[in-house]
Amino acid sequence: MPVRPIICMPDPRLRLVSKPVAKVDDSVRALMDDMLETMYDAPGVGLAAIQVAEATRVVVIDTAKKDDPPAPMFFVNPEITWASTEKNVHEEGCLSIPDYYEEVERPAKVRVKFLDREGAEKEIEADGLLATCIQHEIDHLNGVLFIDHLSRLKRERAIKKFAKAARRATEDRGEGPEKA
Ligand code: GNR
Ligand code: NI
Repeated sequence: MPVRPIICMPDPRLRLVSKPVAKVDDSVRALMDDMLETMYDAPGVGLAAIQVAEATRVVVIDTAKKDDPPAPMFFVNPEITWASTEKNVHEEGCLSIPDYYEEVERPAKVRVKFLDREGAEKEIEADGLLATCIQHEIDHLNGVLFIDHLSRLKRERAIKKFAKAARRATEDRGEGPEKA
């Protein structure tokens, strides 16, 4: 089952704090492979395991440009060990918050410690889109969404928009309240 369904707002599982991976074994690698296929299919540049309803600290990212060869990256138990005081503003979107885009300010550069696909400890320094993306994905592992970084007014507008869409979907299935 390679491409898995992506869960969307207002699914409460997006607010879970994901559990650390104890050992990078074949089942973790199988999850990462499914996540990568799901991300390429969407398409997106990053995906956290909770977006496919697995509350474990696993992230896949590929920020390669369209005409360059694929460059998948795998992060298990990623942790930010340093963040620049210099900030960067980037327009963000999220596969779990469809068709909603806003500018978010985050540290421009970060260092990230993680386990790779083989379970070896690595540390990288990221800037540009990769820095933005890895911070967005680590937020997911902590139940944080990019709308949480927006002004309260913008965040509440986004939440309302998705609550309304979800209500309409249940009504369309005949599960909603009786209409007068
Ligand atoms: O595909 C994605 N694009 C993106 C653009 C700017 C900042 C972050 C991202 S991540 C997003 C995919 C996603 O929802 N990952 O969790
Ligand atoms: Ni996201």
